[in-house]
This record gives sequence, structure tokens and C-alpha cells, in this order.
Amino acid sequence: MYKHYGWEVSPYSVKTRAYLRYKQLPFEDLSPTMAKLAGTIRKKVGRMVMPTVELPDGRWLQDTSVIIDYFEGVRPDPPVAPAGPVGRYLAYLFECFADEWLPLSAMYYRWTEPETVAFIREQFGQGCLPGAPRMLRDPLAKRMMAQMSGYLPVLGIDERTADGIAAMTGELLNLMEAHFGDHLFVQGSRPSLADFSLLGPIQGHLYGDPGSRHLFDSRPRVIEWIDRCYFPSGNEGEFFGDDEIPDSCVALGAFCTRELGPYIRDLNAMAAEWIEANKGAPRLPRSLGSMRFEVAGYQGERKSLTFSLWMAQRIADARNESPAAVDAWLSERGIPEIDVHLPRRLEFRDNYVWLA
Ligand SMILES: N[C@@H](CCC(=O)N[C@@H](CS)C(=O)NCC(=O)O)C(=O)O
Repeated sequence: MYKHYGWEVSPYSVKTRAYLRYKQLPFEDLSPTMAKLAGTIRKKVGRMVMPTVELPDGRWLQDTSVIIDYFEGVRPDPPVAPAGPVGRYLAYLFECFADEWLPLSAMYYRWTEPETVAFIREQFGQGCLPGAPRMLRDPLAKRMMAQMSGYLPVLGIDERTADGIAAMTGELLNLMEAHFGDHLFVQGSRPSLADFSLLGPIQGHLYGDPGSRHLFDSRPRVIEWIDRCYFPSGNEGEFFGDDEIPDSCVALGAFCTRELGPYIRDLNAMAAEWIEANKGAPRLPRSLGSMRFEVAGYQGERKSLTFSLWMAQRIADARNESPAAVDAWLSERGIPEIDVHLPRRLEFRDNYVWLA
């Protein structure tokens, strides 16, 4: 039996929980207390973080992509990435977009809606110290709330970008609403990595939090998709073949590329410069400093997180399996490819991005 540690209000935990359910893997879904997070989890994976998975042989996995890659290895069927090169490229594009770009929406709405902040104080408190009196829970909840809301400036969420984040979120949900008029999941009639990844911030924050649930009032098909993904009823269905990807899915891919692509391109340039200036360094720092960025055309400033580049390398790897086919498909639709050009390959372990 595998042990999955994550809260309902943690988006990355929603991603792995939905994935493990869909794959029908035998797992115990556990809510880690503060003692567990600060004790065993910090000791085993190096930081207080969720989700984590404890394997029956005593090893621990962290990072949703590492967790999913591991289980795709031990239980490949049904696979969560399509077989065709374009389908694979899109699966990793949607994953990177959801993991590295959608925190803008998730964190913005969570920490600016008073109704949600009150809800989260309760959720964090009950998560840290279940059943304890409020006077003991609240200080722990507040400390964790301060830590999490401290990510707003890291991600560039402020008055300069707020309207852009709201516009980007609305556009994404509209594209999804249109797509789900004809299709059950993002990449066909069965869920892929794209669905689990998008579900994380959409269920874990935007729909689950009371202050942002109104975003779904006019998007009922997205609500139905949330239910299908989070409570899977079977694993039948098909992915779109590469030659039958519908316009509504192409539109989602173009949108994710428009938003995420420039951030990855600029990060890549900063990392290339840093590697050149730091020859012999075994790993990249977590951040390469501040950088300008744009969300839905609104300019802001954020930290350049090298982890995002490791995630983008997954998209590049998918493209490099069949670059000619992927590039031809993208260029026919006017979508630029997301690529990572660095002199060294990136590896993620022990919470750092290493230069192979
Ligand atoms: N990229 C990681 C991110 C995990 C993550 O950031 N989890 C959040 C909760 S949803 C967390 O524990 N954050 C604590 C922190 O960063 O200090 C993944 O895919 O697992």
C-alpha cells in the first residue's frame, strides 16, 4: 500500500490524488499534520512540502512530476500521455503551464478574497493540528498562511499584474468551457497528465475556495470536468490521435504557449548566461534573480525560478522524440515551440536543479 500525504486545499496534492485514483493504485490518502510535516517529511524529502508519497520499501517521493513518472514506470497502463508526438508534447505543455503558470491565478485568488482567507485559516489550522482548540490551531495556521502568501511577490502578483491574472484566468476557463462542450477531457475521452495538472489549481484553489467559486457560475461544463477528473469512474476512452486534435484543444495549446512561452524563453536566456559565468557549478540556484514578465499583456516583475526550466525541459524532451512532426504541426497552426537550449542537461533532485 502506498501512502500519499497531502491536503485537499493543496493544488499539487490534488494533481497526484486524482492521478493515483485514476490509475487505481492502492494508496492511503493521508492528511499530514504539522508534526508529520516538520518531522518525518522534512527529514525524508528535505523540506516541509506536499504532496509526498511513501513507498512500501521505505523510499519517499516528492514533486508531482517525479511521483507520476515513477508510477508510470511501475504501472504503465493506462498511460497518461498520448502515444503520438504532438499529443505527448501537448500533455507536457499543459503540465508545465498548470504547475508553473497557474499558481498566478491560484495564489492571486486565494490570498486576495477575504472569504477564502478565513476559510484557509480554518483549513490550515485543522490540517496542522486536527481537533485541537482554536487558540492552538490559529498560530500555526497563521504562520503557514504568512509563508504561503509570501509567495505572491516571488510570482509577481501585485497591483500591476492583478487585472492581467484575472483576464488570463477568465480566458483559460472560457477555452475550457468551450472545449468541454464536445469533449470529456483535455486530450480526448480519457484523462491525461494535462487534466490532472490543470485540476490541481482549478479544484485545489479556484473551485475549492469559497471566494473564487463564483468564477464557475458561468462555466458549468468545467464543474462537470472537475467531477470527472477528481472522481474517475473508469479508465476507458481514447486520446485524440495527432491528426484529429480538435480546434478547441489547439486553442488551449496556443493560449498556454502564449502565456508560458516568453517566461520560459527569458528564463532560458538567464540560465544560459549564468552557466557561462559559473563554469564548474554543479547546480543552478533556485532563482536567478528578478525578471520582467507579462501575464495577459500586463507587465510585472517576478523571481526567475529555475525549477520552471526543469519542467520546460520535459516539454522539450517530448518534442525531441519527433521534432520534425511536432514542429510541422505547431507551425501549421502558428504556435511557436517551447524549447530549452542549454549547454548542460537539467536534473531535479534534493530540491535543486542540477547541471548534468
Ligand atoms: N513542484 C512541486 C511543488 C510542491 C509544492 O509547492 N507544494 C506546496 C503545497 S501545494 C507546498 O508544500 N509548499 C510549501 C513551500 O513551498 O514552502 C510539486 O509538483 O510537487
